[in-house]
Amino acid sequence: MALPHMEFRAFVQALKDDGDLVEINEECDPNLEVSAIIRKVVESDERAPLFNNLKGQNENGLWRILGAPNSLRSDPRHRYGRLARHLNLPPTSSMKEILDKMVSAKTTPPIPPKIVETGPCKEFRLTSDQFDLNQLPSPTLHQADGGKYVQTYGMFIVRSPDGKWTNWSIARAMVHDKNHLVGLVMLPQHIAVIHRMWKELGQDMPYALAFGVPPAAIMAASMPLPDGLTEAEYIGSMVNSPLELVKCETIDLFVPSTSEIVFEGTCSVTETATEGPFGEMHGYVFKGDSHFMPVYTVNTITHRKDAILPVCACGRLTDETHTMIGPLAAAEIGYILKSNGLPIKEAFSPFESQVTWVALQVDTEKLRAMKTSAEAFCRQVGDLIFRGKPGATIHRLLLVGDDIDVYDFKEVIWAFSTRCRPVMDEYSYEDVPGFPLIPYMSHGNGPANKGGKLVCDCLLPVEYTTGKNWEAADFKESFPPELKQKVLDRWHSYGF
Ligand SMILES: Cc1cc2nc3c(=O)[nH]c(=O)nc-3n(C[C@H](O)[C@H](O)[C@H](O)COP(=O)(O)O)c2cc1C
Ligand SMILES: [Mn+2]
Repeated sequence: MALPHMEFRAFVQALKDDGDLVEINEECDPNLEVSAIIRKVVESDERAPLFNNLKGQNENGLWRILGAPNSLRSDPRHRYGRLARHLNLPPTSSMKEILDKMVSAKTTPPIPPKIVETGPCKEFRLTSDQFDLNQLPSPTLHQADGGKYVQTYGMFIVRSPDGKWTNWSIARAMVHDKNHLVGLVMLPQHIAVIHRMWKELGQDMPYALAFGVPPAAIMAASMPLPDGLTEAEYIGSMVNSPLELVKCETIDLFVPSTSEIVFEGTCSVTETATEGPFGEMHGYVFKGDSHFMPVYTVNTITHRKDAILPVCACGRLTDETHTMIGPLAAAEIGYILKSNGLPIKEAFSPFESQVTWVALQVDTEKLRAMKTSAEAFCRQVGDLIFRGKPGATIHRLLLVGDDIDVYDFKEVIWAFSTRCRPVMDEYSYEDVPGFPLIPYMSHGNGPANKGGKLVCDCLLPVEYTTGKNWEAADFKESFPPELKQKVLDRWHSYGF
């Protein structure tokens, strides 16, 4: 078997070997019961549940479910262990090490995938008269959802009509009827950009939806990489070996050969149906909140024996929509700022902000060398990020000094609360695209799609001119080193 980051089945085995899996062999109902269990798991950072026995499973084991595939672990030393296992990193890796790995392929040549004749995903094949998406264990994830969200952690594969760009991404989809899905196709996402190209041609868009893909692939499919970039080549470069792909049965697209399940067909450029409501990443489901979205025809399903469908039961902290969407956007944002010559050291999206903020650690020595003003610097950052796709989901950018660890929310919120004067140190953007999924956007006082964004300057004015002129009133900064060492050495003997 391949390494865990290159094959989903090996990843599940790795979780088992790590003691990070609970196999549930009792029959569970995909109608809410599975999701209730996953919700409890992600709200308490429990081990990932593998549901081996689902109501509606067919004779070839189609399908089992893995919940919480990329959520957090409760052991602080292995907090990001599941993310690390997606990338062949040690389970003790820090978030910084994980995000550094994700951007590592920015500076190495792309490695195109390798086409193979067949693979495990071709073990079974069902034509459209042989399956019913309503009979299979398609899960209902929240009681107010408008449908069975079978697609929350699979990867859509679509290609531009000129054949030059093949995009891999996660976008949710629910069951419409026995062989149709309806899913979110929303700009500026690349699936919507490519869908628009097909619409202009007047042709339906061929798609493949692969579930249980190589974990490294699903990470890159969740990152806002540049327009026109073919994720498969980026991933090859990131893992330093070509991905193995096989051709679909009915369309001219290629899927990872070890995929657990593959749906293939076309996405209509004319037919729409209601999609939603859905319990979303910000932790809400608004009753009746549905919209018209494109309909996908599922022509064929191919799958492995006892296939495993990965499921993100998203909502309140902490699930894949937080561990992946925010941090991966932050990694891209940090990269863009650095490559534009700005003195940014680290970027992270605090989970506590429901991944609507990105904190940016500024190299203040370099900042001082720029001889810039607060306003000019903040506008430079805001213009680069809020006017581009990688900043689409982020509504607040916080600039913090070198003394603040952006991966630690306690530090970020301290800087924000004490160094950023409300109003005066905040630079607003009302003319940029907004993220309609946030409740204060689509259910708030302003337009759902526009504005509502801020750059918050959590640097004190001296950090732009002469440098930090304070010491933190804490153990770390307010005592001489010898005294601190003495206290540490005697800590137990004092009785603590
Ligand atoms: C679990 C999960 C679910 C997601 N669901 C959606 C979704 O329903 N719609 C969407 O536009 N993006 C969704 N995303 C975010 C996109 O995958 C992400 O923005 C990615 O950059 C999109 O790919 P693209 O940059 O090639 O367009 C989801 C991400 C994750 C991790
Ligand atoms: Mn893309």
